[in-house]
Amino acid sequence: MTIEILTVLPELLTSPFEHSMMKRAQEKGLLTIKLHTLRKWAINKHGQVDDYQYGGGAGMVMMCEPLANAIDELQAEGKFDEIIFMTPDGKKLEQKDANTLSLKNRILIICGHYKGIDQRIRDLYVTKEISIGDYVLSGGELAAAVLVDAIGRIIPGVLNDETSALTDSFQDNLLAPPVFSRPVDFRGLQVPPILLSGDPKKIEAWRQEQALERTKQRRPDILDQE
Ligand code: 6GU
Repeated sequence: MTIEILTVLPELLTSPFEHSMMKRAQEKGLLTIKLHTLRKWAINKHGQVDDYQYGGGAGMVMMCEPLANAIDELQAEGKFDEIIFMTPDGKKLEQKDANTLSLKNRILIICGHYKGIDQRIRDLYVTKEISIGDYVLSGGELAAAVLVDAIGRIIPGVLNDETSALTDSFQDNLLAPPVFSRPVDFRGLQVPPILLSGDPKKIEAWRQEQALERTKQRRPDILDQE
């Protein structure tokens, strides 16, 4: 899978994909990340990609031409399966969205800045608009990093048994159960004895019950989602 990102701040997006799972996904050849600087398609030699908004009001808007020319050029050899615009007024990202996107072949993510992008680019090109939560970030880059990580880690073949996504919170509408490692006694707090029992059936049942209990306590809203 190839994920391309169009941004005015590519520097903000280098480190997040150079470590851990994203590094492994790329090394395994399962994920390719391409950063494109929108300035390459600026309208003049000053690197301009934004302008004042019609109707007045504070804040600049990312202009049509740089975005359209960039997307057209990137699509010249082949269409993107999705063109995603990161925006706080988009659909709130959920695990199932990441699951679906992880099966695509090639996607483009557009990072907004300033007051956003000209509506006509959204109308003409964008196929999905995604937010990562009900708060405002200064730009779409960090949100894009979150989206790429959520997608990248579940691309078939990236995870192994040890890092399986099947036991993640949200994969089955349940939060993950508590986990413990050595030592058995830490400052008087004990590892639940059942985890030391060596009985896989009992352990699995305990984990299910804990996951359910934790979800009831913390996120009853996700329990009865489809
Ligand atoms: Cl995708 N962009 C920005 N700028 N802020 C956000 C967001 C995205 N998602 C939540 N807040």
